[in-house]
Amino acid sequence: MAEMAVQGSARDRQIEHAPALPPLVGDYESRRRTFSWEVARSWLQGDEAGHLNLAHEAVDRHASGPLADTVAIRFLDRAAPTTELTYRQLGERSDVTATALRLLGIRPGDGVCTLLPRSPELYLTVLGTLKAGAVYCPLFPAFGPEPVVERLRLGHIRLLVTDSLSYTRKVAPQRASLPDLEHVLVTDADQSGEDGAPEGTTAWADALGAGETAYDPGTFAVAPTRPDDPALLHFTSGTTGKPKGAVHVHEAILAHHVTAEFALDLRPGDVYWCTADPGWVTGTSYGILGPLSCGVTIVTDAADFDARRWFRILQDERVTVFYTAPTALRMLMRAGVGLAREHSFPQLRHVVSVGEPLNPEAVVWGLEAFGLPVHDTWWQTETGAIMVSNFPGMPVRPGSMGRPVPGVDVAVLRQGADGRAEVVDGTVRVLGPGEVGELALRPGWPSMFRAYLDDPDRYAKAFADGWYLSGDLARTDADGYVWFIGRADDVIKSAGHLIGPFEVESALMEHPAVAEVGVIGKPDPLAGEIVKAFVTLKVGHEPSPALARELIAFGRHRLGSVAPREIAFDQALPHTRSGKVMRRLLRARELGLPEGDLSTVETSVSTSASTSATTSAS
Ligand code: 6R9
Repeated sequence: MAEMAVQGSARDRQIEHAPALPPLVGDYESRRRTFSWEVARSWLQGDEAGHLNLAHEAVDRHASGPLADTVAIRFLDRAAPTTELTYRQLGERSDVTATALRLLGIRPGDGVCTLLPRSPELYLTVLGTLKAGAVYCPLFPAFGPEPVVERLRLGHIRLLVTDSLSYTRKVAPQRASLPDLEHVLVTDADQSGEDGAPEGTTAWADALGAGETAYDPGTFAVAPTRPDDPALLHFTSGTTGKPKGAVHVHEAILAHHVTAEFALDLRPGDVYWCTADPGWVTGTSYGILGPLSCGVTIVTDAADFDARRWFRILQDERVTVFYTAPTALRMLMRAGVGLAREHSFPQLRHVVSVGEPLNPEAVVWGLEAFGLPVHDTWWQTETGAIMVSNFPGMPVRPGSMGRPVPGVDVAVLRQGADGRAEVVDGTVRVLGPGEVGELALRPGWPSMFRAYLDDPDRYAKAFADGWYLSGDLARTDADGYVWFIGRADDVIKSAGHLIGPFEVESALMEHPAVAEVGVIGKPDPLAGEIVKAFVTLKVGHEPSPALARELIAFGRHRLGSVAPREIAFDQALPHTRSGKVMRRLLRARELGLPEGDLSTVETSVSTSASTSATTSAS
């Protein structure tokens, strides 16, 4: 725990230097007093029989009526002209997509994945899948073949929408190991069959064409889903074992909507840009569902990060609310405040951050670059929606994540020896202001995850004494602001993306020279953390910069963007007595921190014998 304590006090020091910032607009206190989820439910439309469909709630309410001809999504793409869909068009096109999926045999409860860049096909698949009553599961397009195939398999996915290249490179070689995967639609072929879609796939255009022919707006019906039926499956990473499939239900839309309104201040007339990829939870909850439910115009860009392009989008699209991540803000900062000042953003009301610790410098930089303080939000894949936020309407405390969302109870629980909340006779201890412990939430909001797919034990372990345990360490202050300290486990956050060390270690273990691997997050000024792997070689293999480079390439080929960026050879990795590599100790050594309690280290290997052959990817 020593490393966490040191990180925490480093943050505190920064915070003392940060100036006070002016309040935003609104009234948190009265919202918190008057809000209840029961009352908020009146926003939901549903039907008399109690059915509720997430996509219907998000889109169809605006597809007729005053916002019907408002642009719902504008698709920017460096390589193609901008296209857009109004709410009316989005409502109808997602009906057609649902019809196409039904024609292919997709039934309520079936899993549907996308492996796509930010394109109209992605957004239509999300909404069409939900309207068909099937379960939507996003895949991050920068994943390599292993994470893709693993998630398709674990999710029992029946239909995948992707492009020919991703299919041929990442899925086709292992298609035989995916018996549930019946259909693959490819978006870049205009016809199936010869010279069209790759073998084993169908052209999206053909499937949608069939949907179009069969679609009758007079008789089309959205699937009669129940509020508690599964709607979304989001894979997230834990410290051990396989990725965890967090299951969210249709009524989650109520939390997406309420938090998009409270924390992001979204309303009709807003032009909103969320830079998170829909492959991650932020990109669906707040890149698609929450904002659509608020009737805003979403701007989405298929291109990768480019500071000048981003400032230009903020300016030219007249973005009013910008939701992004600290890594992106640091990359904008690096381009210099001068570049920001070449542009003007008179429409911009809020710059909001999520996913990793927001350094007070970035908050202050926001003031210089945008004339606005960046305000932070905290939540997780499991919570489905923002849980803690610096709300418009209360003073931003730079360095703090803010205060609980109305309707959400937050507590800090006393830690045990393993850093997680201590449970004694089934009870936990709630700590007072200033004390560091595990951040916990009292379940009861609609976007709470309802299961880890096929893993009830892991789900049960996420709760104690009626609290959901977040795995994060935090403290509160006397006014109830929540301050992030660090993670209580070994999960890595790189550029805002959660990476499970076990998944990375398992992939590297497949290299013939590798005997054992321990993977940690190494602090990085831009990405927050990068993945660093400590590798023990098999007899007959010698550490060398060439082998390190080979391992980095090997990792990247299999894992894609979650691969290690740095390799160090270590013939004596520290182990617990039960034989697990002690990542915490590797990390403490890497950071030059006290090694803490070594009582569980296996004595024969407790002294480091790391060779200095560290190689970084460029
Ligand atoms: C939405 C999302 C969740 C983990 C979370 C924490 C970290 C998120 C943060 C933050 C510091 C913030 N995290 N927001 N850390 N300050 N404002 O990111 O979901 O990918 O599941 O990650 O991200 O460690 O536990 P997910």
